[in-house]
Amino acid sequence: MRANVSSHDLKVSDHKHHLHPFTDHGALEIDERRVITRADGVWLWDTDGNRMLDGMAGLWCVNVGHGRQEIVEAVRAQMSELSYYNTFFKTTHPPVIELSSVLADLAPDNINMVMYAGSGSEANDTILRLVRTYWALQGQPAKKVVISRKNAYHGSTLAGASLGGMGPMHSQGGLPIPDIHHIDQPYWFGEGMMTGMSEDEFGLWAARELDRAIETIGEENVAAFIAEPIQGAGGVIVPPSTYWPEVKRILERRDILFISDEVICGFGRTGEWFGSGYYDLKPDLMTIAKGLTSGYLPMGGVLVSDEIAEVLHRKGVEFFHGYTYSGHPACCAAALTNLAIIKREGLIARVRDHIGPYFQKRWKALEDHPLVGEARMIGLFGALELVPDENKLMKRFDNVGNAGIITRDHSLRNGLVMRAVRDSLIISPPLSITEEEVDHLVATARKTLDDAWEDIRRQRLA
Ligand code: PXG
Repeated sequence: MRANVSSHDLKVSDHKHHLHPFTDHGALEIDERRVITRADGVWLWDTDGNRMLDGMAGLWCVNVGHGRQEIVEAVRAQMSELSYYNTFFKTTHPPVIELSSVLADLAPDNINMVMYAGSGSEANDTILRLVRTYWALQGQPAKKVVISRKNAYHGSTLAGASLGGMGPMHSQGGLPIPDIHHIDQPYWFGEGMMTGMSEDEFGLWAARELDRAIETIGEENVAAFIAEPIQGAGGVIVPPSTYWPEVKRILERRDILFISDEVICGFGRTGEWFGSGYYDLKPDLMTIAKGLTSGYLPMGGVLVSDEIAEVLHRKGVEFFHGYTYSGHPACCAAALTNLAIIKREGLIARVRDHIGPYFQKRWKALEDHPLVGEARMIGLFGALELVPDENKLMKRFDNVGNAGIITRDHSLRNGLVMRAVRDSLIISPPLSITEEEVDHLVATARKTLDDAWEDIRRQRLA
């Protein structure tokens, strides 16, 4: 790394040569970017001398917190022993063997196999090909359609973005690819409240959209339903309590596969190992990434049910699929150590029984702020829905997204990283966050809401 380069010069160089993901470069001022140099626990430092609380655990991934030297050491040791070898052509290696067995233990009873990828997007690409291949091998090649939901996020590759239900992503690059069908999402605050249905009725209605879609498309043409147990990037959308039980009933009756995308919900975020465990769902396939390595190295994967694995294990069957870095030894070492930390420190039970409820109570209290229409949190991820009028719960801001960005920017100025989704603010901190850090986070969020509320009224947005 270059030493003695000023913060401004770093930003100029970044501006000249670095195309950022999901960024309006025309609107990104040179000095507006933050150059992060160091992180420890829940804290980040930048080149301008600011210390910030990482309320997003990086990008929903640093579950064990930053700066764990134990993971660094495990990766270093693995890299000096065997820094790379592939898992193609009848070869394997100890870290991938060990990790697969650890993941099989963590997964539900009917899931005992893992196929690796480099990211959540790649894992969902794998899944799309896998489910269609599975049905073709079962003599039902017409079963190709995957049902997903609007405002779902399943990645950025062709299959990932197509499975996802983000309109702006579909508008670029000719997406979605064929045979992906999106049904409505169970978003009570954003869409349900206005229908006249009660929350429970809306949950049932949204669940039955799945049944209606299967009916319209024809069960003989449907391969699978893919869903995040709680939509993350869509805005931490916690479905009404009637939703998942009804979806479960529908899936039991229908001969289609269920894919639980656990990229955000997995590895403790909900206070269970997996979001599907939180809702007692029975997936056939699970997408994993992010919290698998806590982001220390990139890794994704697909957890595969025995039923699907058996079909793939038949003699004469080859799934023509895999990546150079599938099961990379250094990433396996990072994952193994990360999972060992989660177990040793009891982070899952900590989220479920202690720090989760502690945070949820304080987060919920933010609902008394005039800018907040709803404060929700499950496990350790939550959202604040911003509204322009404290007396009219169904009123929304005219220019969707403005209030969210204004508030997010105040949050950054106050030293707290939150993420804006439309006019909501998202929080998803490391699972290792302490009580004092939660108190600091909530106090900073409250100050941020005060600052933003003043700003929003000054700009006459409310
Ligand atoms: N599935 C889910 C549920 C995700 O949240 C992916 C798949 C894709 O994973 P990769 O590793 O390919 O990024 C994700 C990723 C955001 C944001 O701004 C969210 C994600 C990625 C980048 C940004 O909220 N989620």
